[in-house]
Amino acid sequence: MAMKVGIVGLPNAGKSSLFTALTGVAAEAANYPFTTIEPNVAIVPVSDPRLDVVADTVRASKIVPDTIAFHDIAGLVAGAHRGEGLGNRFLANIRETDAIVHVVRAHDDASVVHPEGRVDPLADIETIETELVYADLEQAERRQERVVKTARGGDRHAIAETAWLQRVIEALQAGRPARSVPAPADAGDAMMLLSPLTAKPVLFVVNVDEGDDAVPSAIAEHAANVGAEAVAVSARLEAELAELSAQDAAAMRADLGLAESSLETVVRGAFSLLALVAFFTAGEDKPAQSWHLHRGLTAWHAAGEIHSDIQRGFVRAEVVAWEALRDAGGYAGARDRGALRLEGRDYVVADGDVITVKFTP
Ligand SMILES: Nc1nc2c(ncn2[C@@H]2O[C@H](COP(=O)(O)OP(=O)(O)OP(=O)(O)O)[C@@H](O)[C@H]2O)c(=O)[nH]1
Ligand SMILES: [Mg+2]
Repeated sequence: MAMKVGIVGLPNAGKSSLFTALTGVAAEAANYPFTTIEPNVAIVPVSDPRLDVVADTVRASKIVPDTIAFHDIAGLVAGAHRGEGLGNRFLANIRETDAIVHVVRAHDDASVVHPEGRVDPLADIETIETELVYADLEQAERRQERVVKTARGGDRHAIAETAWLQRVIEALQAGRPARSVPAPADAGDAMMLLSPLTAKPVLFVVNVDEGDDAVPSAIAEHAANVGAEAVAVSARLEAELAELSAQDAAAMRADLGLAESSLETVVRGAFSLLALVAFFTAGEDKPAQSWHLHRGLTAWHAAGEIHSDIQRGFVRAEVVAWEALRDAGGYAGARDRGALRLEGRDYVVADGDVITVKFTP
C-alpha cells in the first residue's frame, strides 16, 4: 500500500500551495502512472536512482516508482477539535495517514492575511500542536468509555488497554503527545486502534519567503526537541513553477538560483520519517518497480505488497542486493557469482534488495 501523508497547518499557511506544487511533481513525472483519486489527494512518485540502475541492468520495459499520497485539508483554527471551522471533520480525515506534514508560515508577505494578524511561526506551531493534542484527548476518552465496558468482563487485552488509555489521557491532559506513551505488548494493537495524531511522525514544512532556503533556527530547534524533521520551501513559488513546463520551470529555477530539489526534499523527508526500506522487482521486458516495507518485515510481507496471490502461493524468494546485481550485469551473472540467494518467507528484507518471488499460482 502506498504511504499516506496528511497536510496540516493554520488557514493561509500555504498548505494548498504546497499541495499544488506536489501535484506538479506528479504531473512532471507524466511517464509514471499516477492518478488523482480525489481533488485533495496528490499521488506523488518517490524517485529512487537505484531503481533506474536496476531497470537498466535487467533491461526492464519501464520504471514504476512507488508513490506517496498527500492529503490536503482545510486550515485548522484554535478550537478545531471542538468543531470550530471544519477542523474536526478534517482531522478525522487524516487519522488514517502514516505521517503528518505540518506547514507553518514564516514568510511575511503583508498581502497574505494571517488568521492571528501577525507572523509568529513558533506560536502557530503551538496552536496546531494543541489542537492535535485536544483532538487525540477527545478520541482517547471516547475509546476509553468503550473499552472499560469490555474490561469489566475480565478481558485481558481490554484491561491492559484501559490502563494504557488512562496513561495516554493523562499525558495528553498535560500537553504531551501520545507518542510519549508507547502501548505495552499485552495491550495488543491498542495504538493502531486509537491512531492518535500526536503519535504520527511529523515533517515541518516551513513556508519561507522566495529566495530563503534555511529553516529559521527557532523552528529547527523545536523540531529537534519533538523528534521531527524540518525543511524550508517557498510554497507559492513552487506552486507557480509547477504550472510551467519542465523546461521553463528549470530555466526559472536557474534564473532565481534555486535548488532543484526543495520538493523532492519534502517527498523524501516525508518518506524518511517512516523508517521504511525500499525493495525492487524487475525483469527483462517487465516493469522495474520500487516498493516499501516497514523495517524488520520479511520476504513474505514483501510478497504481500506485490500481490495477495503471490503471498498466498509463496514458495521462496530470490534475493540480490541492487549493487551486486549491477556489478554482475544481470541476474545470470549474479547467479554465477553466488550473489543471488534463495531465501525463505522469514527472511528480513534489507534496503535495496531486488526480489523475485517464486510462488505457486
Ligand atoms: N508571499 C507568499 N505567499 C504565499 C506563499 N505560500 C502561500 N502564499 C499565499 O498565501 C495564500 C494562502 O495560501 P494557501 O496555500 O491557499 O493556504 P492554505 O494553507 O491552503 O489555506 P487554507 O486552505 O485556507 O487553510 C495564497 O494567496 C498564497 O498565494 C509563499 O511562500 N509566499
Ligand atoms: Mg487550502
